[in-house]
Amino acid sequence: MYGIIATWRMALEGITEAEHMLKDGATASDAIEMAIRAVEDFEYYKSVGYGGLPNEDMEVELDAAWMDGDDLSIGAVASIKDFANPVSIARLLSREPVNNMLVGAGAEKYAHKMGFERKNMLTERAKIHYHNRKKEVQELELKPYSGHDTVGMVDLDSQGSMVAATSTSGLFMKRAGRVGDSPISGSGFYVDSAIGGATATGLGEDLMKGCLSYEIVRLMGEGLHPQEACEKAVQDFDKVLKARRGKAGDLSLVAMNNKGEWGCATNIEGFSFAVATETQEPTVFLVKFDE
Ligand code: SD4
Repeated sequence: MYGIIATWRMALEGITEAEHMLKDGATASDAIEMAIRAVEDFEYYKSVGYGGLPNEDMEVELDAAWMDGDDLSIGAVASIKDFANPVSIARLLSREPVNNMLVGAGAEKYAHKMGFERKNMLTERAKIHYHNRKKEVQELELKPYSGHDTVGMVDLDSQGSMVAATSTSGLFMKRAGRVGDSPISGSGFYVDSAIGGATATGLGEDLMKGCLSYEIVRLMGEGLHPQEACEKAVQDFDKVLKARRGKAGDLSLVAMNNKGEWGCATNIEGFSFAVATETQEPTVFLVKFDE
């Protein structure tokens, strides 16, 4: 069995191509890296890679992560500027014996040394969004950072290896240096080839409080189907946040186990995800929130 699952509709083209690669015997690593890079490189996806929305200083700061479910190695970059494919930097960092998570200037220095492509990631289109949002925030009293779409993926190859990876520009109008859940193991992603993997999108500050990706993998390890594990983790934690803090931020997660079974859960309206497996042609699903 092989398969790949990803947050949001924007991942469809990438996972379609990844499914072909997996069918032809590619590794989970090569397929997922290609699929995430496809999202990073596409200028019109506003929350990932090139064209990603800037922080409050109008700078595009990117977070990305990589986890290998076989040896549990992790690599991550946070608040990195001016590099085209943060996911590939995270992949390489996962192969280092130590220093696996680098932030800001240190991450940029490493990427430069290792020969990664430098690129100005701020597009004219993103600048227009920034100015429009600033106006909207003032006129409509919106939260500056409502609206965000991190790409997170989990895949399984025909050898039984699994990988999880994420990439994001984080919350629109975030404070400079702010890091969300996406590069944080257990929160934005987690995978163990002996069980399965999960990845998250939503309000990083709240996703981190529940370590929800790890929680879903833990529940799958206890025998829950990915769908049950996602629903239990998201619904239970949504209730905890509402009970303790009066409200819960956006929490949306997808998961796949090492048999290629998959699931998802959300506490928002309009979450979409894309999945392709040996038995499921590449499809986008729109998920409703059942309270
Ligand atoms: C973050 N979780 O930086 C990310 C944002 C996100 O869909 O998922 N957007 O908090």
